[in-house]
Parts: sequence; C-alpha cells; structure tokens
Amino acid sequence: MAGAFAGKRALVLGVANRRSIAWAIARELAAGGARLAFTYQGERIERSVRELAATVDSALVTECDVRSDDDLARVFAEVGEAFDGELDILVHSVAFAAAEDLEGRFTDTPRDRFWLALEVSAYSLVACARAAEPLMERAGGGAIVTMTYLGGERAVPHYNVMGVAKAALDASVRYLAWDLGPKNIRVNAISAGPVRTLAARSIAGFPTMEEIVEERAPLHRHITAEDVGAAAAYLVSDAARNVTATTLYVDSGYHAMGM
Ligand code: NAD
Ligand code: 0WE
Repeated sequence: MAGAFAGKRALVLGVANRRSIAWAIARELAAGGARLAFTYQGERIERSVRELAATVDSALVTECDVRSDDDLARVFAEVGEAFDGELDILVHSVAFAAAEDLEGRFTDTPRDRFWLALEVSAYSLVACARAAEPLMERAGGGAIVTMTYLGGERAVPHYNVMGVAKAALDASVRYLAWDLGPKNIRVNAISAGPVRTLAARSIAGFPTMEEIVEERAPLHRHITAEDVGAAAAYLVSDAARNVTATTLYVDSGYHAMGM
C-alpha cells in the first residue's frame, strides 16, 4: 500500500515502546506516506516514544493523560497547529485497569477502580472523537480506529473489569459512528488476539492463552502487532470508505469457535 496515505495526517495515542500495537500501526501509516503526531503518557516513556517518532515523519510528540480534559484540549490544539487545522486519521490504542483487577474475581472490583478502567479504556475514545471532529470535518472527513478484545463480548477469565470497559468501548464505536457518519468520519475497532506487548507481558497466564489459541484457532497460530498494523491501515484507508461501526477480528479466527 505504498503511497496510500500520502498527504494524510494521523494522530496516534498509545505508543509506549517498540512492541506497542500503536507503534505497529504508526509504522504502517508512515510507510504509506502519512505525517504523524504522537502522544505519550508520562515522563517514564517520553524518551522511548520520542526515539521511535524520530524514525518516521512526525510533526508532533506531546504528553497526554487521557483522564485529563486539559491535556486533551491542549493536545488537539497542538495537533491543529501542526496539521493546519486538519486531521485525517486518529488511532486510539489506550487501555488501563489496575493490575490487581486483572487477577482474582471480577465480583471484587471496587467502585473507584471500575471507573478508572472505564475512564481510561472507553470514555477516552469518546473524548478524543469529540475533539477530533472539527479537525476531521475541515479535512472533509476522517477515520478513527480503536483496539478492542474478545473479552468485551465473552467472559475471558481474569480479563474482568477490562472486559466491561471493552464492552463500553465497542458500543461507543457504534454510537460515535452514527453521530459522525454525516460528517464522513468513520469509526471502527480491531479485535486483536493476544499479542506480547508491555500491557500483556505482565499478565500471569499469558503463555497459557497463547497455547489455547494455537490449539483452537482455525489458523493455529498467534498474531503479531504487525498483523494489527496492516488491518488498521486498511480500516483507515480509502479502501474502507464505506466501512464504519464495525469490528475487524485479527485473531486467527479464534472468535468464531465454540470449543
Ligand atoms: P501497550 O502497553 O503498548 O499500550 C497501552 C497504552 O495505553 C500505553 O501506551 C499506555 O501509555 C497507554 N495508556 C494507559 N493509560 C493511559 C492514560 N491514562 N492516558 C494515556 N495513555 C494511557 O499495550 P498494547 O497491547 O499495545 O495495548 C494497546 C491497545 O490494544 C489496548 O487498548 C489494549 O486493550 C488493546 N489490545 C491488546 C491486546 C494484546 O494482547 N496486547 C489484544 C487486544 C487488544
Ligand atoms: O487489553 C489487554 C490488556 C490491557 C491492560 C493490561 C494491563 C497490564 C498492566 C490493561 N491494564 C493493565 N494494567 C496493568 O497494570 N489485552 C487484551 C491483553 C490481555 O490482558 C489480559 C488478557 C489479555 C488477552 C488479562 C487477563 C486475561 C487475558
């Protein structure tokens, strides 16, 4: 798809390191000629994101905690300045739940950490879509893609409150698609199978999950962040011009199985 994104401007949220799904998506967009803007959360990962951004055509690297309305307002103002008031593509690849809530019983999730997971992992898409809307409208339309997981539709042991957050995210995709469709802004999700990223590596039982995928998925193999990058590139490209409000599974077919 060389040149598929020539002249396109994309904002990417959720790069933490070179293993991040967001980085695989960014590389794919950059390979197609897109100009990129990146946000990172917190000083701990600033250097790693700046180093990665320097290897592609990046117009902006700026801090953003998606829980902060002030951060979001500043970031989208900076994006407007960097891209002449226009934006074509938004990549949302952000999720967080307290580590203790990704083990043990969902039943025990306390109120504050339930809302934390929902705020970071689901509401942030709504806030970003609203902030992106005027910039995409000026560009004549746009495409938003977010990252989800089967645990939002089925009970995956230990995914717990993240599953509830993904269910809210999935529904948000559909309602945003309805609102923004008249402005030629498309909103889609990719449901990825387990990928060994920073967020995934710390999870106990990840190797077991990989074994289950190898045994039961139609393709009997794992997926990579690059597979997700290619799927995201399709969804935000003109080839998907009439695709919105949907979920594209990049999971070796695992979601289709009943056993
Ligand atoms: P990752 O750790 O590389 O990315 C998660 C990102 O979320 C990080 O960049 C982190 O800084 C960011 N983040 C967390 N809290 C934030 C906040 N308050 N403000 C701003 N940013 C914040 O891991 P990843 O696996 O690439 O995750 C990206 C997305 O993919 C997530 O939505 C995740 O749920 C989804 N996903 C991952 C897998 C998998 O197996 N790795 C599978 C399906 C879906
Ligand atoms: O969405 C995810 C993981 C997102 C995530 C990961 C962490 C680890 C570190 C959110 N918050 C945190 N908080 C931390 O402190 N995935 C789809 C990967 C994943 O996570 C699981 C899975 C799968 C798959 C957790 C339990 C069971 C399966």
